[in-house]
Amino acid sequence: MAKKAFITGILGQDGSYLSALLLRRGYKIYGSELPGASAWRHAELGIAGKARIYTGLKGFESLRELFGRIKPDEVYNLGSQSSVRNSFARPLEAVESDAVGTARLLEAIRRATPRSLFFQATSGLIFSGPGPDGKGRGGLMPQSPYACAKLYSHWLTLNYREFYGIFAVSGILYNHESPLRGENFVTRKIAMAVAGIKKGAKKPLQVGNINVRRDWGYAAEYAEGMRLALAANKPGDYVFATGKTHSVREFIEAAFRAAGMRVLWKGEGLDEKGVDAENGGTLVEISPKYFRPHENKVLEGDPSKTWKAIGWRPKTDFEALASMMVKADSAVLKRNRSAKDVEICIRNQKNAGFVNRII
Ligand code: G4F
Repeated sequence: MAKKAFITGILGQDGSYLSALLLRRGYKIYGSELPGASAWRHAELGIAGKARIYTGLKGFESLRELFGRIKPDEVYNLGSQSSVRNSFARPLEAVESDAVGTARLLEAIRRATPRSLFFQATSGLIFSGPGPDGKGRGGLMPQSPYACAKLYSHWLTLNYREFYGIFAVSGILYNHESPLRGENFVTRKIAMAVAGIKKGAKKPLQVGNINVRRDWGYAAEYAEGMRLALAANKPGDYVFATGKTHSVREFIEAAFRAAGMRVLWKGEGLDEKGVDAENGGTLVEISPKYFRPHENKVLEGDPSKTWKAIGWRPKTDFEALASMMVKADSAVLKRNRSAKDVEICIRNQKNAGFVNRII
């Protein structure tokens, strides 16, 4: 009998990679999404129409009824209001999606299918960042509505494991990127802009704080980590990260390098600019619009225990990741003839992804 997996946020970056790899392993895939979500990522991965997707699942009862009916072997909670910036603007949405949503899922499992294995996508943002000595991940100290909600879900997952005996795993995921990343995250925003500029777009890339450091890995490998976590003999908590940090500034430099260009930095603070080393044209501007009310300046995970426990470690390095993303966005642009308005080109391309089976 084929194993069955239920994935929340199935059309997102992680949900798409996970669906693809579980389908390759013969799983039947079910999932949930927000009404109207585009299936472009499934189309990119060649799996459009292969998962049964439910939209508008309202409340605990419909979830319990659904789990009772399909009896998933594995449940992956990847659906989330995943933008930290949006969580500052809409904190209640973060609570509903990233905290209450997890409670609903765990309770539906407990009542309907207590033998289902559960994976919770937690975030490295539940930690404060390095201690005063500049090392380590610091204590638990969420610093955004998003991170507060994720910390609740992390603890609830541990509680269901310890007190109800559910096979529940909390995967503490640091930043993981790919050509399927949403456009509002900084790496994808940079990759798209660089691809556009290389093709002739004149509008400079506008970003916020470029000195923050993040631990960036390749998302497809993190999806494999989720699978391995549920394939282990016993449940646990695992950090998924590379153990190395780079600044947003370094990502910008790497992305332009991948396009055969070199950035020079001039000026300071909001007046700082990235200019083309060859012709002095402005490539990057700093805009206060993209600064946040609060910022974790450095986020670095330590995946060494995860390697020992479940045999997972990342393979793709920082330079390769930036290069892969720029190349993918350049390829999207190549498929379009006009370089006139590259951002619209990219968007149209994605929206062309046809709608999956929605019931
Ligand atoms: O790409 P980001 O928006 O990701 P962020 O906030 O680190 O969160 C991501 O990683 C977390 C795990 O560590 C996840 F839990 C979360 O769901 C998400 O996947 O921003 C990265 C950094 C930030 O410090 C931000 O302030 O880049 C900085 N930044 C600078 N300019 C920008 C921009 N971020 C965005 N999105 N857009 C900018 O223009």
